[in-house]
Amino acid sequence: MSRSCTILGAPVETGASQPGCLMGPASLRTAGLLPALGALGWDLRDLGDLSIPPQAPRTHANPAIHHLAETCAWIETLEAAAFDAAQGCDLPIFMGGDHSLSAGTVAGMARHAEAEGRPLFLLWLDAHPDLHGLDSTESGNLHGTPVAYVTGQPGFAAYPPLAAAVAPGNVCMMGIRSVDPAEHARIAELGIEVHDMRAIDETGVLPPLEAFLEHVRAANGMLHVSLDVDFLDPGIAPAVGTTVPGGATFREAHLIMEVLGESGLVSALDLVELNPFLDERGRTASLMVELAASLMGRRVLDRPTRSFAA
Ligand code: 5AB
Ligand code: MN
Ligand code: MN
Ligand code: MN
Repeated sequence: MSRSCTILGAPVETGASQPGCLMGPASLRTAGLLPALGALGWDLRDLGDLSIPPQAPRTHANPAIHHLAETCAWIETLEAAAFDAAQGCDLPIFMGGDHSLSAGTVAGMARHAEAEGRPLFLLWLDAHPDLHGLDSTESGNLHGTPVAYVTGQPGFAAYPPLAAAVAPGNVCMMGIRSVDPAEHARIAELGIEVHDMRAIDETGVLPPLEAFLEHVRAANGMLHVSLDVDFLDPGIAPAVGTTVPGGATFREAHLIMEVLGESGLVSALDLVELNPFLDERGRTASLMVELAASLMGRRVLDRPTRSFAA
């Protein structure tokens, strides 16, 4: 029986500093996300793109914050949509849109996992830890806040109440190479597992990834994977507003996706931060589609399923 996948577009761009992520879902569609996954035998259901109604402006004590009302409306809409999608399929894919959308999708998946009596784990593939609270963000760009929100950190009274949080010990970050001081303090305080690019240079991606997947498997957990375009090196993925040099290579990224797919543990995927206005002849959109296909089962050759230590 084929596994089912629901595709949802979230054209959110108000969490970023510059416009363009609004076009992300259209660009991923144009790059062939649906036919690529259909060819892999997935039973696909495309729910189209979500939207929010126009919002009256809301201010915050932190004057840097912008588009608070829009962000909250998206979080509410996406939390409900993710919860529903997870009930109705094996693996929903959320096409962004900037990373503020993950505050909603991860929160909805956490509520779903809790209803199933299973813990939710979160693999955050990003140059940034996105651990700001509303008080600590200096840019006011709310795509820098989702991990703090979904792990239930204080200071989010202005966001929708969180139904279920992700335990900080269930979060694993890879690719990190740009951390603000307040985020650094929070990583230390929460003990979040962070594999920065220095660590990846030293060990490669496989040992930390396999150790994390073992942890998920042992806990009978569900796994939400959130892939920010800026996880990738800007040389191969230029279509992002927040480029940081020294990102993951083409092969590192594909290896991660292939091993995630083989693990059978992935319960949701965010493809976020694609800004098609900054792309070069669609190459970043195409790469994101190829990476999704690697996670969803595309292989060059058949090979034995990876065995995981008991
Ligand atoms: B992204 C920065 N920490 O808060 C901030 O792209 C960058 O979703 C946030 O990872 C980047 O503005 C958010 C400097
Ligand atoms: Mn991010
Ligand atoms: Mn980022
Ligand atoms: Mn970004």
